[in-house]
Amino acid sequence: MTGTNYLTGAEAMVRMLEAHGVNHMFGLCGDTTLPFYDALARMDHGIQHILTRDERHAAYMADGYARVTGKPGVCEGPSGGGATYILPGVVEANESSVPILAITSDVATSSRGKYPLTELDQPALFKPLAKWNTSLDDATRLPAMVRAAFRAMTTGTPGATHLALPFDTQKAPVDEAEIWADARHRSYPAERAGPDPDAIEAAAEILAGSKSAVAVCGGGPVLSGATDALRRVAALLDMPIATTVSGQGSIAETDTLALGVVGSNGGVPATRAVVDAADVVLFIGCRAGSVTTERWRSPARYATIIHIDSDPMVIGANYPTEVAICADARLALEALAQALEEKSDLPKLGGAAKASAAWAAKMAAFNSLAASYETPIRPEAVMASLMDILDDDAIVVADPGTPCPYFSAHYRWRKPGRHFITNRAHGALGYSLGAAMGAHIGRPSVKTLSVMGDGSFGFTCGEFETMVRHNMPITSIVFSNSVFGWIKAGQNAGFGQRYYNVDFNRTDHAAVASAFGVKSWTVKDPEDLPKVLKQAIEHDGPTLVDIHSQQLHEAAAPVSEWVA
Ligand SMILES: Cc1ncc(C[n+]2csc(CCOP(=O)(O)OP(=O)(O)O)c2C)c(N)n1
Repeated sequence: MTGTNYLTGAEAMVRMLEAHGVNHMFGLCGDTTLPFYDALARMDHGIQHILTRDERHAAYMADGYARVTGKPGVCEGPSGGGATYILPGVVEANESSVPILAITSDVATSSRGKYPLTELDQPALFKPLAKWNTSLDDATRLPAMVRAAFRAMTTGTPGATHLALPFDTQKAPVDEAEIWADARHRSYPAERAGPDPDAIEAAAEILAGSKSAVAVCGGGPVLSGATDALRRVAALLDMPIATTVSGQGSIAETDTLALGVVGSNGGVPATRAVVDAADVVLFIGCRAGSVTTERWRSPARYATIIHIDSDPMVIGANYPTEVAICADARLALEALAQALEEKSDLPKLGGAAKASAAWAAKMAAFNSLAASYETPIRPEAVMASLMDILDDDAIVVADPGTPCPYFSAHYRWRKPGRHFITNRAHGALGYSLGAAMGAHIGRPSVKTLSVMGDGSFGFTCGEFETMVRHNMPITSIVFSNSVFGWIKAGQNAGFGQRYYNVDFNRTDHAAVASAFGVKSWTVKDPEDLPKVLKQAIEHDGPTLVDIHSQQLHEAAAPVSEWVA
């Protein structure tokens, strides 16, 4: 075997990540990870490893990073408990079509079944929840399996992958000649699939005959960078463009054709009416799930559905679908624009007028509440202050609870692209802080905010240490209302106000964050809000503003089940 150079499996993993253009990795150490960490320590590579305090947040950071960079995010954690803790972030990313790779170190293959500490069938754990997943039992196959993970993450509908890295594999020899990467898989979406021309022609035909078509965009257009193509299609028809919560950024919300968010979380009667009245609905990169469609009631059954999605299983899952366009959103919309341009007598669907009327109705209700000096502070007042202070490039990462519906309904994004991130696949509390940190690492030149309820704060606050250690100038905002407010609002609206085990004590979040070294403020008086938020946002380091805010069941939250 003269002439062959060998690396250890741990070294090969470092080189394979490097070859795939990985610059950042988020994770937490463990006994079974020691050879991998030692390789990272010894070798010369361009990867910054960010030590987190909880594997969930390592995965959320990889997720936020991937969403803003267009590159796969990488996280890692140790066997057993580390693997179970990293799982929530893998699930969220996978279901949100965000490519992250989770590497979990594992006990040696030779000690399997002998009750070694932390033993867990890690590939079985991830199997139903990741897009692709394997255990690197054979070191000689390690480079090929890392390539497969990147290929799986970045092609088709992007998703999350998992590699278990056994302890003995980390020490076993790998032929250096096997270390290479396919440059296409360093970013996503890779190897875009084009649309069937017949389906494009059929869609163009239907749209050309429509009187009240509307587009409903999910996360697909932002993932595929389809903004310009979408605008082109909509402008040809003067067609209104609605988005789901995850679809925000498909179009600037100040665009004349942008209707805003539809669905039960952030949609309002004025936006819903446009979808209800549509004769044709063009779903783009959208699962037409329960929230977007108000439990499959809007659009109405009689609407003619055209559905563009990279995943054939999504198309037609919920609505009888006239035209299925299984393709990358950008390529499909470019082809659709071209097909429409070739037609004469395209209808004008009144999109700009509908969008402007919907925003006017939505903002009329909002503006008076936003100007209110009531205490506890109304969420609308926080939204209005943030819209005044933040520049157009800022990134907001929002948790479930108060933040999501208010940002979805009322924050008006002035630029298309990825500026708003929220975890709409599973909506686990405590996502935003980690995802904001990943987003900041991925796009350090812009201001990043993490906005959470006090429930989420309890899930995530340990990670302020990481934020301070890396001096990330992120501003965290806590809606402090001493309650799992979303659930209490459900008890209020649908369960006879029988409030059961949803209230908890008030925490001094500013004091907790200060103890971690975060510069913090508490705001109880709405008059102080603009000044404090501005100071916090402009500060060149981690900051937190704890806002004593209205409980959701007493608020005018744009959540349709409660309004009814
Ligand atoms: C991990 C997890 N557990 C439970 C839930 C269910 N849940 C959805 S919203 C919510 C309440 C959120 O409370 P908080 O963060 O305080 O925000 P608020 O609703 O009061 O604004 C809960 C418990 C969840 N989304 N995630």
